[in-house]
This record gives sequence, structure tokens and C-alpha cells, in this order.
Amino acid sequence: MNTIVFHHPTKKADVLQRISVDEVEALFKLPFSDLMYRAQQVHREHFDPNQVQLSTLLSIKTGGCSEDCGYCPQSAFHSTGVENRRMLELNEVVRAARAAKQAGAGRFCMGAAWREPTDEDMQSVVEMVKAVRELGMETCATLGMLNEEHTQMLKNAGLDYYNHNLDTSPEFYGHIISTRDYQDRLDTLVRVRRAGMHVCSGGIVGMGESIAERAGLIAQLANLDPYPESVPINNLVKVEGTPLAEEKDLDPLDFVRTIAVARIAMPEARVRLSAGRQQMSDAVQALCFLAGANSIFYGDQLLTTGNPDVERDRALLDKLGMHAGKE
Ligand code: SAM
Ligand code: DTB
Ligand code: SF4
Repeated sequence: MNTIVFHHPTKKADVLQRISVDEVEALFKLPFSDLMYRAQQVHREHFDPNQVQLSTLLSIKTGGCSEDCGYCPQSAFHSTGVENRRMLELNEVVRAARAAKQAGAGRFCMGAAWREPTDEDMQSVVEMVKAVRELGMETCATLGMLNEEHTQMLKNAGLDYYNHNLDTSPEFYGHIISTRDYQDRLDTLVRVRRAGMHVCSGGIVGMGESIAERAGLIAQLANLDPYPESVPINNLVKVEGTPLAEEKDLDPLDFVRTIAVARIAMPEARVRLSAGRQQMSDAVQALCFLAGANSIFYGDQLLTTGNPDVERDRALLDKLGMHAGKE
């Protein structure tokens, strides 16, 4: 059965909607094979299905964050054993970026456990972005909320992508985070877009959200105008000491479904199979690639938690006949 027809973009009460929450939810409820077939078709229309983009993460400022995100080991509200550390020096960042490039990564993403950067933080980040660019890598940063001035500083430094996740649906958001609201996230994304940088925005599944709420996240992302170039889909990494540590495991096939739905809803986006990969079998990862994932975090560390090591990933990509590619 293949009966879902998307709206063409129509102007409804000033809201341009590519796809409704109900339509996204209907995709989630398709028989698994039908969903996978649809996702593969869309994927092959827009991408080389055997190519994957590799991003390496570096935590340039770890721990002690003033936000209370329920999933996050870096929040000062939770006792997870993650220390509040100083910001890395420029030479430490350049060394890590060089090593990532050497290992085969095309993009280098610098993450900081901030609600938002200060003016002083920004001076250092600008130097880091420039230095990583000089190595010939694509640059990405995730620093929390941005004001106009900080957004422009990143643009002027040559930042390619800014990562800022919507994380979940507007309805479920308040269960997870209380120190900032959904509109704050959307406002930062608008600033990044207006400044002319690429947007990287996605979310987390497995936090106890319903299918309708999962659909709400994908619909929010897909209805951004334009939708993000890069969409990380994270499977919750359960860290002891966080409020979500005891959350029930998500069925891996529900994770695969989320990737497939993101692929169909955002045909031209890079859909990134993000956090949670270390806990996934090769078979589940292969299903994610089949569902349309075509980007991964590459390197044995995410921000504070582990990721498959480079040898395991090379072996997996080899086994699947996949190759690394840029853009
Ligand atoms: N502090 C900035 C912010 O929140 O925008 C940037 C860094 S923050 C750690 C980046 C993203 O990591 C979050 O938006 C969330 O999607 C993801 N993340 C954090 N902890 C996670 C976890 N335990 N499992 C899965 N994803 C997680
Ligand atoms: C994203 O969507 N996932 C990455 C990146 N963007 C910054 C972060 C995952 C963090 C997982 C938990 C940790 O390692 O602290
Ligand atoms: Fe801070 Fe970002 Fe973690 Fe939230 S997700 S606690 S803002 S580092």
C-alpha cells in the first residue's frame, strides 16, 4: 500500500507547510517494508546510496552547563561525574582536527556545553573556526543559543554549518527541558539561516515520547523554510545520573523507522545516524543506511560518551560496500 500523498506547499494562514504532523505520523505507521521501500526510492532520487559523509566531533568546552536538559550528561543539574572543564586551547583543537582529517573525516564539529557563548568565548571560537577551515575541512559548531552579533561573527569566520537541535516536538519539550523554550531554539535557527550558514538540526528519540510526538519533531524540522541541510537523529544515550537514565530501551526498528521518515520528509537533507551508534549492531546500522541515513559521527568519542572506533566503522563501511564522501 502506498497511499500517502503529501501536500504541495500551500500558504495556510501564513504558515507554509510541506508536510503535516498527521502525514508524518501516517508514515511512521506504514508496514515496515513499505516504509523502507519509500525511503530507499527517495534516497536514490537524491543521493548516491553507497556514499556516507563523515563528521568528527570535539568537545571544546565540557561540562558545567547551566541548562537542565534531561538527557544531557553535561548539565550542572545532574550528577554524572562529567567535570566542568576549561575551554580547549587553539592548538589542542587544531591537533584534533588534523587527526580527524588524517583519519578521513570531511567535517569537524566543535561542541560546547553552553546555554549561549559570551563575547569572550566567541573570540576563541572564531580563531578555532578559521584554523580548522585552513586545514581544508568543513566546519560546524554547536554552542547553544546565538544572538545576532555572535551569528555574524561565525559567518565572518567562515563557519559552514551551525548545529542546534530542536530535540523533540513542541508538546514533549517541556518534559525534558525547563530552562529555555522551543521558541528560543527556533529563533537561533532563523538567525543562522538569515546569516547564510547551513543549518544542522535534528533531535533525540527514545526519551519516552509517543509516536505522535516523534512525528511532531520530524514535521517541525521538515517545515522549517528551507529545511535543514543536515539532520542528526540521535538515539538517547542513557547516562547514569541523568533523569532519563532509566528510560526504557527504544525498539531498534523504531529508530530505523525514524530515519526512514526523516529521509522521506526531507529528501535532500543529509540524515545523520548520530548518538547511540556504539550500542547498535552492524545489522541495525545497515538498516539505517538502507532507510536513508547518509552521514555519521566518526571517531571514538562523541562529546562525553563513546562512539564506535575508526577501525570498526571502516570495517562496517567496507562490509557494506560504502565509501566516504564530502557534501
Ligand atoms: N549546548 C549546546 C546545545 O545544547 O545546543 C550544544 C551541545 S549539546 C550536547 C548538542 C546536542 O547533543 C543536544 O541538542 C542533544 O540533541 C545531543 N545530546 C546530548 N546528550 C545526549 C544524549 N545523552 N543522547 C543523545 N543525544 C544527546
Ligand atoms: C548531535 O545531534 N549529536 C551530537 C552533536 N549533535 C553535537 C552530540 C551527541 C552527544 C551525546 C552525548 C555525549 O557524548 O555527551
Ligand atoms: Fe547544556 Fe547543551 Fe547539554 Fe543542554 S544539551 S545541558 S544546553 S550542553
